[in-house]
Amino acid sequence: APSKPPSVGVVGIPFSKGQPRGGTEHGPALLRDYGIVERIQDLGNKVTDYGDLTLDAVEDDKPWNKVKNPRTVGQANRKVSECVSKITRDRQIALTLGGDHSIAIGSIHGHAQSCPDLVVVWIDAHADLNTPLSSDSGNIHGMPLSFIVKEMAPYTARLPGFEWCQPCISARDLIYIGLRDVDEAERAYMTECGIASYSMQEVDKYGLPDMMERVLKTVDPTGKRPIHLSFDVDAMDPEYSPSTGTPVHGGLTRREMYYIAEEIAGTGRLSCLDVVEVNPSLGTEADRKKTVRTTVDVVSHFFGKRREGNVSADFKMPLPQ
Ligand code: 4U7
Ligand code: MN
Ligand code: MN
Ligand code: MN
Repeated sequence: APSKPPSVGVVGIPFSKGQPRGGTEHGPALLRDYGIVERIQDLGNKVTDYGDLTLDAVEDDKPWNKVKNPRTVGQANRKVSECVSKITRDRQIALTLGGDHSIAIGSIHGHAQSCPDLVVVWIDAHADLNTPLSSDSGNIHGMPLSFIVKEMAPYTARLPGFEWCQPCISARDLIYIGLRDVDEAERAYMTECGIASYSMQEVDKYGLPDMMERVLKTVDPTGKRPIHLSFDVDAMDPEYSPSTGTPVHGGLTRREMYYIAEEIAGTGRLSCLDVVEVNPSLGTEADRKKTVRTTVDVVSHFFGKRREGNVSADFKMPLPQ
């Protein structure tokens, strides 16, 4: 018998304080209005929508050195962690709708509370591995992995608002896809900690089929562990997702993202998907449309849509009478 379709828990994370541009707090509404929940349901998944988290700004949230909004980002992520931990504890796949990428701190942390053996696949133009000490911009959306990766502990500093947060994954359980804008310190940390990456250079070198095989074999040679997939829409070329805060040319195409998503779905081990950095306030109406369309299409492939076609469980072939 075909295995029971997985059940999905959706939560919106209307948050933008991990970076300076307003707008990512409207990401969840844009994705919902475009029908992201129905699209996943129509594929035969049981979906529970937990609505949006209520996230408040902390008053008098003074910068810590250059780092902006530390307490606000810390407190929001504590809520994200609790929520994702509950969803994944109930054996649902968590779908978090961002929000800027700082929310991955809470999302991975919460996921790791219920699935300590998870692996992280980080799809992004950026490595998001700056520390509060190395970051030039002071934007926490460029730092989430420094809070999460155990081997980064000697290089980082404790931030106010993050007292609850402990690193929870090993460097060998993280892999990048799509990198093309990596800061010097980030590159040094990656090498030092031994974090594997498939930058756009390797995407070009190996091609996607070979690359995806290597990605999955590298983080999980026995093919058993739950996958946390953190999808920053700026991993895609700005041609497909222009409405995002830090676009970088030379990115993944829509078709390449379909392939990656179908391969991840094919493992049957997707356990949490973050969709982040959609910013409806950036670009034209056409840009916004393009961004949300591609994003929702790609997400549908993570949840079972196949380009070869799908047949639902209750499909009846029309027969001659
Ligand atoms: B995103 C940057 F300096 N590295 O730290 C930084 F280039 O979540 C960009 O991937 C961070 O969009 C981008 O500010 C964060 C910069
Ligand atoms: Mn990112
Ligand atoms: Mn990015
Ligand atoms: Mn970005």
